[in-house]
Amino acid sequence: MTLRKTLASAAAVTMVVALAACSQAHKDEPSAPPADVGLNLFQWPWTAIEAECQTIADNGVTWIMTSPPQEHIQGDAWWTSYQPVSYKLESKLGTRDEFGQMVQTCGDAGVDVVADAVVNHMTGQENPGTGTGGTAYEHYDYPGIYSTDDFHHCDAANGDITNYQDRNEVQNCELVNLADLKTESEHVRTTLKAYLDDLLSLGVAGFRIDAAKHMPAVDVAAIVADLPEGTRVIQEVIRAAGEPITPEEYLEAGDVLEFSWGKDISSLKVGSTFSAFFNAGTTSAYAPSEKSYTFVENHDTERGNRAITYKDPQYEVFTALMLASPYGTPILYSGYAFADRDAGPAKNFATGQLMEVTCTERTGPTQTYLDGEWTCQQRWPTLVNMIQWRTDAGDAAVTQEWSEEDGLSFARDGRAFIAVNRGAEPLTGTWDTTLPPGEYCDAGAGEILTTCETPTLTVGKDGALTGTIAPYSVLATSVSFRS
Ligand code: AAO
Repeated sequence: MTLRKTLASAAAVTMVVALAACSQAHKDEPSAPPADVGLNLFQWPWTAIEAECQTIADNGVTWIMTSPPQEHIQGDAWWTSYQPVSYKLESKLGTRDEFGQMVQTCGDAGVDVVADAVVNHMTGQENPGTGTGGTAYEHYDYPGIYSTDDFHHCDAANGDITNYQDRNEVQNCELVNLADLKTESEHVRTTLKAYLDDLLSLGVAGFRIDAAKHMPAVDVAAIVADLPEGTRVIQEVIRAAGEPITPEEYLEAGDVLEFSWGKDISSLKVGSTFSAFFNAGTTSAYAPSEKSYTFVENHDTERGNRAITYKDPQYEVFTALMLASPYGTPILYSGYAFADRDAGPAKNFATGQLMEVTCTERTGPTQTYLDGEWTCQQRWPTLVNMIQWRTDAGDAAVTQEWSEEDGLSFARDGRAFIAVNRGAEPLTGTWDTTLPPGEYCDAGAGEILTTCETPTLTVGKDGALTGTIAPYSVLATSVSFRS
């Protein structure tokens, strides 16, 4: 196959793909198993998740990940959720009953619930306080659960981790002053297992293991050892070049959040070639695909200065590419707009309660969200359609890889095709889709597709498709979107 490029105008790039051979025609196959796609509902209250679960199911998401459900310190910042006071399920996000009801309703709709389990530490408060469930606590004293001997007290300055090159410090000192549990102790392990068991008894199907890097892998393995087979264990071990602790150490205990993916993709926002996308998953900086979860942003990285986030016009393009990539299990992210890193979800200051969650009609990163507005990615039409695209693609091989300037395209052989434009100018091209000839709808056209009634794309007998992609947009189609 040869590829010739002509610059049609400063504003449009035209590619002509000379098709050396006709694509093989592939028949639509009977319904494939749904793609495994997660959705991180950051700081969504339980009642709001429950109300959204049918929509989430209808839109093809198979499981959601909640913020931590245990009792935590009081305060307005989102990160109060990450300072446990007890394992009572009484948090700012809702009560135990609300949590259990949500898990049941979501389960009935076909959506599994994964809970964020904060098991490395307790609070980081120097002064005594009372948690969201009414429990009194001190920094190293949690009546009825833990006392000072259940925590590491390390020699480093302030007892805090300062040197990530030092394994001992990372695992035995405090992460930002958070009282660091002795996860090697039987008492601590038993207490944590009881917490996970309690969540399982409510129907939870898995756990994100927060700050797993800060616990030896054998400790995490011991804590999750008795979970029923098939329970998702998704460990947060941030991969960092040169650090002695690696995600690979944790693969015995479960799966990992693969930070390399979002990090490498972030360098593609503008400028650089797309090779990092095509190479993702193939280097030693990636855990094996079947053990890895991918994400464009998470609640920490969207507050950093590197990740591609809902604030970037290229965000939908890269999220669609995540859904199109065969590497890893993708997790969509859905939170709220913020200017202040610490800002929690909007509160009614008269009642002290969180405001109701509403998804605006606005969708997509090129729209400006107001501070506190929920971004509701699970409703963005392109992303919803791309979940179906992923199901259609199944295990079909990646083929016809092409990229140039702001354009990138590839096919999943005979099943699905995607081309994206990360730039500010429209992009016109002709591509070999490998799809059966026919009329198709465009997954990137801004409507959630259930059937294809008004096709806008024509795939020729040779599999070729000519189209124009708007700035920061996706042109994608697959066998389900054939008219
Ligand atoms: C809050 C206040 C603190 C206060 C504390 C106690 O902000 O000032 O001392 O309360 O009162 C969240 C918030 C924290 C908050 C905490 C407790 O983010 O601000 O502290 O709740 O309320 C490390 C850990 C990782 C952790 C991450 C934040 O390894 O596990 O720090 N993430 C999880 C949660 C997170 C949560 C906690 C853990 C605690 O997702 O939301 O904190 O439960 C390098 C290392 C990483 C390290 C980062 C940040 O990463 O490799 O291991 O993560 O630095 O220190 C590039 C580099 C990579 C680098 C990365 C980020 O990618 O390649 O090496 O950038 O800089």
